[in-house]
Parts: sequence; structure tokens; C-alpha cells
Amino acid sequence: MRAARLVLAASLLALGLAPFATPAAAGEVTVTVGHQRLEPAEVRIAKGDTVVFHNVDAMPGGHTVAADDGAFASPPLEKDQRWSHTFAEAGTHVYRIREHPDAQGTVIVE
Ligand SMILES: [Cu+2]
Repeated sequence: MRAARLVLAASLLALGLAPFATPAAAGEVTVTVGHQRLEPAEVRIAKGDTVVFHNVDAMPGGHTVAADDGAFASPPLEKDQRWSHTFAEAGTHVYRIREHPDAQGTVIVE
């Protein structure tokens, strides 16, 4: 593994790229998805940030998060599966767990 990492670093240097550089500091927020809950229910992010939806509860068919305005929709997530979406535009998106429509959340992109 160590050798592979060195080879990769050397290759990146040869390409003129900085190896293992920290990517531009785009933010990332994680929302926990459960049977009837989204935590936190409201997240406030900046343009270009990513929200990671982490499903922690097992349910036949999984849990799907989908925005009312169609801005995003995940595939059905199995337990411990994550799905992320990056928000390029400012705006407010109300979304819910499709299988539990009362579990509603909001993503505010400033
Ligand atoms: Cu459920």
C-alpha cells in the first residue's frame, strides 16, 4: 500500500499536481435519516456545499429523501447507506422522507 501511495504521489508530481492537497474548502453537512426523523431537520449551507444523507434505520425498500420542488431525490437508501447532493444555487428546499411524508426537512442554501 505504501509503495502504491508513493507511486501515486510521484505520478501526480509528474503531472504537475500537488499530491494529496486539501481540496478547496467546500462545506459538508450530514443529516441523519431515520424512520420518522431527519436530524437536524433544518440545515443552512453555502452555495457549493454538500449535504450527506445518512440512513441509519433498516426498512424494507429503504428510505428515500426527495425535495418537494424536485431539486434532488435520492435512490432508496439501505441501512448505513449514504447519499449526497451538492447545492450549486441559493434557495430553500423543503424535502421529506418519501416513505414517511410527515418527516420533513429543509435545506437553506445561502
Ligand atoms: Cu422507515
